[in-house]
Amino acid sequence: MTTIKRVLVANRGEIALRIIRACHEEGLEAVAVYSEADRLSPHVRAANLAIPIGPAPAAQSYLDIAKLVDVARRTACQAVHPGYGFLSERAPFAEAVAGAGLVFVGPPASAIRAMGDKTEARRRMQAAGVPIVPGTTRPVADHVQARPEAARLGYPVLLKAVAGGGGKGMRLVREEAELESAFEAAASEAKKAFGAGDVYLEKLLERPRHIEIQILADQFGRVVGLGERECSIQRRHQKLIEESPSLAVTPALRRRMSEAAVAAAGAVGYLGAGTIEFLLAPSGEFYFLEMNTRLQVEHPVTELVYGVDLVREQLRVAMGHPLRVHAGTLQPRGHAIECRITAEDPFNGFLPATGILRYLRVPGGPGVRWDGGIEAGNEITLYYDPLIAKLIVWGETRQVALERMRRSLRELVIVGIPSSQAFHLRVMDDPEFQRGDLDITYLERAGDRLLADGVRPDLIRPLAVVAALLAEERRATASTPGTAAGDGARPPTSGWLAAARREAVGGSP
Ligand code: MV4
Repeated sequence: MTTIKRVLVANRGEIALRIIRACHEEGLEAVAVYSEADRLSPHVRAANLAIPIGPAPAAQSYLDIAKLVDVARRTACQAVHPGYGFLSERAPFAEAVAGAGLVFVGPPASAIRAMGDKTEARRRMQAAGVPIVPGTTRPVADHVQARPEAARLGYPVLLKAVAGGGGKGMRLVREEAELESAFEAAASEAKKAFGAGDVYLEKLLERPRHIEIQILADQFGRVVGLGERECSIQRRHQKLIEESPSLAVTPALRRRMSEAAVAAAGAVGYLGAGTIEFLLAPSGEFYFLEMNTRLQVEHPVTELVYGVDLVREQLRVAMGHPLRVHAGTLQPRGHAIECRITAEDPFNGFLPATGILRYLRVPGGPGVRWDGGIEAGNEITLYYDPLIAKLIVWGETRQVALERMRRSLRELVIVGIPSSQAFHLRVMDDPEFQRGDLDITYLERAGDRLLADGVRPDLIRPLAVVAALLAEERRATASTPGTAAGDGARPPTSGWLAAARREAVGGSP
């Protein structure tokens, strides 16, 4: 058993705050780090101690391995939690942390490496009996070598980067004539993005769902599955909405996918929280896609449905405790949905937005969880990803969860920065989403319908507030003694006020 009293949180924003909260509930102290851009961030104040680590660009702060390990040592931490993104899936970081005699709250570097090499991962999965998408399990050297392999698989095929993930270095090849140029494009993009140009082949699966299984593993060789998350609602490989459970997953399918995920984790000697991504074909067949060897952004939907604090379990298994959850007793309860509220303007091509968050009203009430990391006064810059917060709701049924999400999105007020809020409301109102008729092409197909003109629901309330203030000022001025009376009692007649009132008293929800 490793005695841990203090944890370095090597991250920022909402996930840093999430980890600090878990540390405190577990009776541990948390040390935050922050760049010059994050001096005023809530995670800095929430921690027991906060250490500046350099300029805003991540390469000079949150990605500086030597600096972070040094801070952990100097502040007498015994463990380092990497969060997600940044250094969370860098084997050299896990090694540097372990090399300094500290506990890395995550899997061994060897597991990160095995899953980071997509062809090695495919070979390991195959050996462990986990179904993989038909394709090669070694890199293909050039388009000449790729030709017979692609013919064997049957077009269309995908060229994928061996060092890839997240869609970079991926090319669709519809027919043999496209193979050569697609190979060159994939290899050069992979080389640029990952410093390694190796690519391999997979048969293209058409209109699959993206379903992932959450697992937890302890140091006693126990691995448990905590059900699935439906993550098909993505745009350019960025997830926007996730839910658990998936309408496409029956208890029998959940059992089979969990068994495969547990075998996958076992095959690389996994420890802690991890996620196995699968593609679920319309035929009902599922295939291993990749493993994320970290805590994921969307972990809260699993927490709400399974009643487990995944971050506390991560900390506990890192300290050498056995898992407190048991496969036999884990049952999904109800339904959870997460919306990623980002500083992007959906009505302008999801253009990343910057500026100062002037005002924030966070939704609350039954079944509502707000995992945020910024507050009014904070500035959103282009240095980091555009996530403002995650709004997660739970309900007894999907319908109840959906109603809660709509209600919460309406309570939410964000002033100062464009956000994805209104877009999420439109998805909640979309009949196809409501039917759960999802696959990875959903957003592409629904795009125009979701972005169509109409009153932007996120603007009704803020504009109504402005209208009310102006009307109030006019009234106050008019009724001040000594000024000309007359129209002081005139009711406000703003169209925005009327819209807000219509909304408040019912009408169209
Ligand atoms: C695929 C696929 C279809 N067939 N592989 C995209 C990112 C990377 N993680 C793998 N990706 C895909 N691999 C085969 N053989 C479709 C995708 C894909 C995708 C996967 C999950 C969620 C959203 C996606 C959007 C476009 C393509």
